[in-house]
Amino acid sequence: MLSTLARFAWPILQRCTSSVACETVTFCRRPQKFPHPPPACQTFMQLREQQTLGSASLSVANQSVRHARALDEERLVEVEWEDGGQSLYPFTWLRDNCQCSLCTLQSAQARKLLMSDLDIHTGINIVKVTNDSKLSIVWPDQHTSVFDAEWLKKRSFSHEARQAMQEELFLNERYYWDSKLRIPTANYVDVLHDDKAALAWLVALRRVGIVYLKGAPAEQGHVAKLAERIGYLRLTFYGHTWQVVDKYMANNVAYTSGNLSLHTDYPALHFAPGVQFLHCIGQAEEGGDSEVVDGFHAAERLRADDPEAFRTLASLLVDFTDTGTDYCDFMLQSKKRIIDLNEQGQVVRINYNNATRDSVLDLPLHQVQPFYRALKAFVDIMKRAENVVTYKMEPGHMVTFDNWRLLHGRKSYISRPDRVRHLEGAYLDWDEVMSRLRILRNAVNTDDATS
Ligand code: OGA
Ligand code: NM2
Ligand code: ZN
Ligand code: ZN
Repeated sequence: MLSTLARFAWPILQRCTSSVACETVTFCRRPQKFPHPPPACQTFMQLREQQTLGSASLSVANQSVRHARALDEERLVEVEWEDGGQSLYPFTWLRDNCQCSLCTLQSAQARKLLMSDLDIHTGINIVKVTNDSKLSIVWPDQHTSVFDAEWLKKRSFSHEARQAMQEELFLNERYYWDSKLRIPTANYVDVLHDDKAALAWLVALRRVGIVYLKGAPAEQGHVAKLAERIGYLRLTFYGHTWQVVDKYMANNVAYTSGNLSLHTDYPALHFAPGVQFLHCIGQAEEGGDSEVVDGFHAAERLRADDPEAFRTLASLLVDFTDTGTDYCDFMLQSKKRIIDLNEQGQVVRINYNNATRDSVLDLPLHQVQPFYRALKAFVDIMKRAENVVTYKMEPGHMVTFDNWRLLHGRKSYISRPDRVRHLEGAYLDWDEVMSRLRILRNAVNTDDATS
């Protein structure tokens, strides 16, 4: 399965991206333990040696069980694999995950077994390996479970196996970049019609955080069409899709011809949209250039250069607000950390739009100036020429990016009646995008295996 992906993912991505600059895209392997800086980043080229784009290195194909026994003291089943390795499975977990039709609704691949019917102190009567190399268990009440070897191996509890499984499921390894990034680029029509192109697009969107699409018609409706390729788009108060044009009595600074400083969209929502599409329908002759920054990379720079500022932005809750009328009337308030960390201290989300940062600042007096100092330090880093990638969208171009990670901005512009600047935008969420990525990966792998 993985070698299949390795064969196609690179050529595809390289073909449609005119290659991502190798010397500038670095790759950070999890876990990064807080508060230490991230481990030495690897280059894209080094990565290529060891890892495919769409998946992790969990090699479970053609696994079979050589031997199995119950360790009654520890309440673990020990499985010995044909390749010599061993895995341990808790009795309770095995009973909980019996795949028989009484315990599992097979049409939904969902658990039917209730917690109230699960004996978390169960023993085991018989463990054996079947002729077709499955693990068979007879429980004290004579209920029998049969586990497929490949299924079991993927669910191994060793640290390495769990890490590989999590990487396969979530693709959390990211390539960090700076101004030298050449934005991965694909063809819009290919992405709509070809599964391999769509998969390469989504994998790059996940790993790099931005993919440029060319070849869309310069008319409204195509961000919605692209969202349909994935599932559905995310409705917000600005509508299903929204038109970025210079509007009279604009309800958002984005709907003026002014400069937009680097921001993530919609921090005024506690659950900000994960993914953003922007499609250029008309471009100004003068101005309107775009800029993007890898917020994760910028945050790591801040952590290294100014740990105090990093800690401040990763801990203080900042108020955001957005009031107006669009899809309907709205009066939003949210509280967000500008740098969001996960339990391991890794940067997982950036929340920052200076336009919607509230004048209500819920901090004690003594934290106000330190907050401004920290924010200024972060903005100074993101604005550095070495971190910013700039481009100017042309009609028919579309940019798709990770709105939890990238900061984006645009230069002010002058619209003329005969040359109106017009972008159409839409939001999606990462759950739906990752869902499509996994489906495409399965489809492409199955196709490859049968051809
Ligand atoms: C926005 C935005 C970018 C642009 O509408 O939030 O960032 O180029 N627009 O107009
Ligand atoms: N628009 C482009 O945070 C924001 O207000 C971003 C959202 C108006 C939908 C702009
Ligand atoms: Zn069962
Ligand atoms: Zn924006």
